[in-house]
Amino acid sequence: ESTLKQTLKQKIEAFRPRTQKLNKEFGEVVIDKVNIGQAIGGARDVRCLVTDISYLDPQEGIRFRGKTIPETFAALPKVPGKEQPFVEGFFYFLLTGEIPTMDQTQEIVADWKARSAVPQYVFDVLRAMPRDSHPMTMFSTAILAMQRESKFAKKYATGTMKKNDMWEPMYEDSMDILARLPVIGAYIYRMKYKGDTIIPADPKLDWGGNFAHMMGIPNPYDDVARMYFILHSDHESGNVSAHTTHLVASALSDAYYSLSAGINGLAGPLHGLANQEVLGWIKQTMKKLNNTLPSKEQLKQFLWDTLNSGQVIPGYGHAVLRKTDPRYVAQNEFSKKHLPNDPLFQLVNMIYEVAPGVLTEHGKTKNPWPNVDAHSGVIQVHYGVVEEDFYTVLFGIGRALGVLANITWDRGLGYAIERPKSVTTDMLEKWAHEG
Ligand code: AMX
Repeated sequence: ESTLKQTLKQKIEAFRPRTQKLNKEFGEVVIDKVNIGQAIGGARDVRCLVTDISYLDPQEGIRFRGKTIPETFAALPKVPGKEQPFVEGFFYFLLTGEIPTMDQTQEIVADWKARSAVPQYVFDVLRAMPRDSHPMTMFSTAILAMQRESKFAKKYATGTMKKNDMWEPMYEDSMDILARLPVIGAYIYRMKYKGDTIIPADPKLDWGGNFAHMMGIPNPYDDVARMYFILHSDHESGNVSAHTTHLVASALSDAYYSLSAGINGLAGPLHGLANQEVLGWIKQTMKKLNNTLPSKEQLKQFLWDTLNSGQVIPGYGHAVLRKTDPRYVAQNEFSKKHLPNDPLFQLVNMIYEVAPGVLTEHGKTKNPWPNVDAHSGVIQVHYGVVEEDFYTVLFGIGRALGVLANITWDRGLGYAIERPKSVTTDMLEKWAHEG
């Protein structure tokens, strides 16, 4: 058994009594109240989910296992000769809370390679779809089609799986899926956009490096891929993709069913699709000006035009965050170093100077600052991934790391099937009158 699996087993067993004690002895302790606004308004801020993998502070942004983004990147073993860490080591960290050694990281590199063969029928399913299907539809379909491989579902069907053992096949399925996602993503990309010229994996490369290779994009796109997947991995558990994956898994649906569902949520324009929309908006703006950079005044006008036509400014605002997203900052720092003269990058910086003021004046959003999506597309364009429909697939490959770590722990700690209670509008009106 791998060091990762052994460590995870120890961690889960050591953790389980904490959850059980809280549930049995302190189950009645109140941690939040719910008001009518929250019941109608998407359960915003209601504290009713538990995860130890990441925590989102409204001011500071995300911490993975207690570490900020810069701390995380600094602590993890780096790919030799590269700026960015191994995504494999990052997954070890997400699952266990421990920074792996280089040897422990290399074990996962080898493990994912050994699991990376995608069954031919998955490619056949993708090939049977119309070529102009959205890449997110293809991505989600491929994951769902692969459900036939689920070790969890097979074990469950034997009728012998104990609740405390369920994390193990969930972990195995998660590892199998993660090993294959870059292959599936790159296949969709090359099939759809590059004349169906598929590039096979290079057994010498790590997970992120191999993705760049199979995409057919030269380095340093490998480091872009590693950074991108880590930045998009996890954002605690209330966002649509994480929550959906967790919800579906709570019915003891396996990791394939659960992740496919979460990916469908990520495909929404208010969630992951925003990064595609940001680029569309930027390109539209540049086009109106015959591909020259706008003045600040012009940019202000474009932002107001967007708002006045009833649209949101994509890439700005957040349900929880109230400051500039550190995932935006990380990408901005990378860009300052690697693509300082890129005109789209310069435009992104100009938007950052103007949009918060416009959004504040507009007065609706609780957060006028940029989120992760305001930046990611521009880096992709710089390295030649100009097909913006594809961007949410990149997000999805990264997001899989977080949500699969979460559902493995869900089974380890025996979390219950999710079932919040509904009320009717009549009831709300009655309570509203009663005050
Ligand atoms: N542009 C214009 N209006 C905005 C806005 C923006 N960027 N962000 C929020 N608002 C509006 C909302 O639409 C809402 O208006 P309404 O009262 O007429 O419905 C009002 O401001 C209050 O919203 P909020 O409480 O600040 O945000 P929220 O929690 O309801 O929604 C989010 C959060 C992200 C959906 C929203 O900010 C948004 O639509 N942003 C643009 C899309 C985007 O960037 N999504 C990506 C988020 C990160 C991710 O998941 N990848």
